[in-house]
Amino acid sequence: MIDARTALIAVDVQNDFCPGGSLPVTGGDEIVPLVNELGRRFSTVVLTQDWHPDGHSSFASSHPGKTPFETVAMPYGTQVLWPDHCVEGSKGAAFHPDLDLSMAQAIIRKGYRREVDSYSGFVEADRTTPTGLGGYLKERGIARVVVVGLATDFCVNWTAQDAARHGFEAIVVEDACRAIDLDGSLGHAWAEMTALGVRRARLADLTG
Ligand code: VGL
Ligand code: ZN
Repeated sequence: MIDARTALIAVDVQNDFCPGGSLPVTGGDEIVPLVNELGRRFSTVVLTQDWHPDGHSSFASSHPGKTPFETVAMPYGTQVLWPDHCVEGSKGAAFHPDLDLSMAQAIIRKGYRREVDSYSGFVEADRTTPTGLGGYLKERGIARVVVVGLATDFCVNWTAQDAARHGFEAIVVEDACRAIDLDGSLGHAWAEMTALGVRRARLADLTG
């Protein structure tokens, strides 16, 4: 299953999404050893890194009168507002200290334009601006991607969906992910992914 045409995409395994961070995902740090274990088995490993400028439009603090987890209408659609997180160059934006970065060949940063968010590692929230990840993987002969990381219902979800839209076979390893689960977002995420043909697996399915 894990062959030379299969890539691992580890999504946003960053301090701010782990306990102690500004947008902590429950148990976010628990996936780190699993991601490391998986990473050793792949010949192509890509990391995504949420990377926002100060005052990013996805921050509630950029919208007077708004608080985190409310929504706002953006030109590209409804945007959930978050606590300030993953500010470029900050400790919160750094990868979890125990994440083994040695096997990663590429790091795709996303969300670095002030006016546009990007949950997906492939295409920004305007749904038109590519990050380049699709081309990178295709040029390297990748046909299948295994997606893990944080958070299942946001960046993992959008990245896996866009992988499928780009024509990659996509598999999400659910026990190597953790979710935010805002108002049923986790259930919706699985329904959307499943509808696009994204497969749901567990670590043991891949590692035997
Ligand atoms: C994420 C909310 C805001 C994620 C990133 O990595 O899932 N969630 N920015
Ligand atoms: Zn973000």
